[in-house]
Amino acid sequence: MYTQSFTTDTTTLKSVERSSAEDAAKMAVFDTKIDADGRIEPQDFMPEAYRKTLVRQISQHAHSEIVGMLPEGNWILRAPSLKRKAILIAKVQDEGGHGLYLYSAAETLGTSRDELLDALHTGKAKYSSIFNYPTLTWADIGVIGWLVDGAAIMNQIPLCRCSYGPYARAMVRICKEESFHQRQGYEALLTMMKGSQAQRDMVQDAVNRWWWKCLAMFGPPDSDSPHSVQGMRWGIKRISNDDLRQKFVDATVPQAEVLGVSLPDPDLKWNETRGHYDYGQIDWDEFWQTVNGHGPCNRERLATRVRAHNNGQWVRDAALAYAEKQRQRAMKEAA
Ligand code: FAQ
Repeated sequence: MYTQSFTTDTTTLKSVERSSAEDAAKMAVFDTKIDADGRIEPQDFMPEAYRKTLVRQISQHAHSEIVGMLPEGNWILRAPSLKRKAILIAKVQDEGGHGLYLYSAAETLGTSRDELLDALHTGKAKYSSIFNYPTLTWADIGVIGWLVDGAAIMNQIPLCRCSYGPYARAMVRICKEESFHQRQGYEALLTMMKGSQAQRDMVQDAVNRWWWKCLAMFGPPDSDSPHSVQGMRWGIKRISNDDLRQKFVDATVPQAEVLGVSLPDPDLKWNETRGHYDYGQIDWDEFWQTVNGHGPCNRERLATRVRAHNNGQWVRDAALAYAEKQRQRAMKEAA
């Protein structure tokens, strides 16, 4: 009995050794590809932690696009002209499309759409903090285009070079569309700034309410960002949260000057030595409150999303019933 047991142990030991040698070889191929700035594709070996990080980031990104339809969707029926309504409908539809490409990219990593949506609907998954604030006036819609889409593009352009192929490719198209979103917002605000004093005040009020929330959108400071170092090592993130935030501030200040609005930060000033704008303190407590479900609109956003999903159940049932009918028909014809 002891001998048998001994024999089995040796076999197990050998197979463990073989499989760990195989794993090390696969890992070396993965590392070499990452170091050479190559792309990892769905069928390639990848360490589990890399897969998990991507599912987390891509699904959070997809959820943000889908929940991000809600604050602007509220204004489709109240757009001030046919032209603005057509633009806004197109933009909101684009965001829905972005969510769908991103869910598909996440599915290539082996997580089903149902699992992803369930995590959103049960409050387990995160989505961007920025979509938990209310859109109080029409100027908010312009400011979302200018600043929220502007911040999103700043963060997303580097993702076109992400090491995971399907995510990087989805981002190319998304960035093209986001760029139109940013410009339409800025153009709507330019029009309002050429209007009445009441319109100019409305724009300034919206800028005051959204500015700090947009700076927080880039995520916690690098020193408090648990995922940054590994994300950058793997080529998922290319530029850090703080560096992207700085790029956004530097790009946005001149745009605000052209628009004729002030940015609500007394500490905002050009720093000749750094070659960048200095800016004030972001309220990180407020950010984490919002991320953790206690922002002004978290409950409402999630409830609206769950209701929309439940209302769409009959469409999913009908599509499945139709597919089943087609399958039965094909089988009958083949028989
Ligand atoms: N909100 O260690 P890090 C858009 C979380 S799309 C909520 O720095 P990471 C288009 C983070 O998930 C906007 N949570 O994490 C549009 C993590 O939590 P976890 C969305 C946030 O992943 C426009 C924890 O904090 N864009 O706007 C936020 O390395 C207009 C620690 O943070 C993307 O998702 C936040 N703002 O960096 C649609 C882009 N920031 O998972 C409609 C892709 C951080 O440990 C209308 N994502 N957290 O529980 C990324 O680039 C990254 O995931 C970051 C965070 C930069 C968001």
